[in-house]
Amino acid sequence: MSEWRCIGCGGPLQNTDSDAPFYTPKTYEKNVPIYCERCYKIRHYGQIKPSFVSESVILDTLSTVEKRPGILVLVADALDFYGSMHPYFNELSHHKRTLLIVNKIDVLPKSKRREKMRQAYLTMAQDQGLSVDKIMLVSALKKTEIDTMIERMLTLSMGQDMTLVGVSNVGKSSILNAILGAQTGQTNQVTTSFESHITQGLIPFRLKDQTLYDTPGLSSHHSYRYYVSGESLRMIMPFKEIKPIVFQSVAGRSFFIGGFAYVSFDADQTGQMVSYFANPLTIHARNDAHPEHFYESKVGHLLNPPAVTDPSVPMVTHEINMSEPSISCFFPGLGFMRLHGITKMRVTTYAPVPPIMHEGMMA
Ligand SMILES: Nc1nc2c(ncn2[C@@H]2O[C@H](COP(=O)(O)OP(=O)(O)OP(=O)(O)O)[C@@H](O)[C@H]2O)c(=O)[nH]1
Ligand SMILES: [Mg+2]
Repeated sequence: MSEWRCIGCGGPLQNTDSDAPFYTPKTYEKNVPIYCERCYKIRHYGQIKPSFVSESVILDTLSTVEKRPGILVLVADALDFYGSMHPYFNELSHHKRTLLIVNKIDVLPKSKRREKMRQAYLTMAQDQGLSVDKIMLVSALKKTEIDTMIERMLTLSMGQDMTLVGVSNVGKSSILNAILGAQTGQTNQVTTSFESHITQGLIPFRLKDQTLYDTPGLSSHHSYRYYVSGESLRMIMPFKEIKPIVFQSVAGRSFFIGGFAYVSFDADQTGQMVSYFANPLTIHARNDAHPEHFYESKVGHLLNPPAVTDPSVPMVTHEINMSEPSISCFFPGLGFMRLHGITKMRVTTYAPVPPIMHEGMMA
């Protein structure tokens, strides 16, 4: 690993070519922390330059983690749990002791019982094929459970390295910042943003006598967050506690999640639905069991934001039958709906992001 690295993103610094990646006008001095120009612009002006590192470079970086002894601290997003899953981490979790951190717990309603949620996330993780040694619910933003998380990491790692891994945007660097804050009082050293692919290389941090690494996030191709950016991404990322919306009757109605997806129910479906999405994402309800025409004519206008910028990628309708009295329908990258007393529905989503049904979450 080159010694001269950006402390914000972990990229290898250079001061010879201002058009090349990881440029800084500064010169090397031992132990002097420096940010690359890309980090500087993100941190001071909120300007995001595209990532310099490809998915294969990220996988190469992560393979160095795979080879070293140590534990995985696998980070998932509380509202986007399924969008946080990746086959590479599933596989890795079977070779390494794994602490699963469900981050951003502050965005879920406070009324929900934490122990029940912890159990629900654990079941969902196991059903996805993850091997989990311990699970914790935290908030890097609100600094909830950070000290306990540090203790758990140190206990589980038994003197070996600890590596924060996960898909992009789940809050790995924010967790490192929270740990840095708790240990040294330093705030916000590592660069973070609501946009994806901010961290570009390994960022080491000394924790007691061990090393904790932050890593670049992989892409989650089965999450809406992969297909949108800028203002649309801002609308679907929850920055505050989300307010669930209760729809007492779904009979003969359709519900549009912005312009991303819609759900429709036949007239004989008398149950109830509760939606959990970021507050700026409007749910439009209509008395219309055949919503295709309405969607076609209103997407991008009344139904905003539109699903994706590439109109050639199709929407697909899933016919779903349920046998459980209560079940959740997850829309990776967006949120979920809790359904009570409903036996049948049609869910239309952008093709690469199918809905996922699970009985866990939110009693
Ligand atoms: N509400 C809330 N937002 C959070 C929390 N932790 C992180 N975020 C936000 O999530 C976004 C992504 O955070 P990062 O720390 O940059 O995510 P990352 O996993 O390091 O992303 P990459 O570097 O791209 O892999 C930022 O907008 C953070 O402010 C949290 O506990 N609660
Ligand atoms: Mg990061």
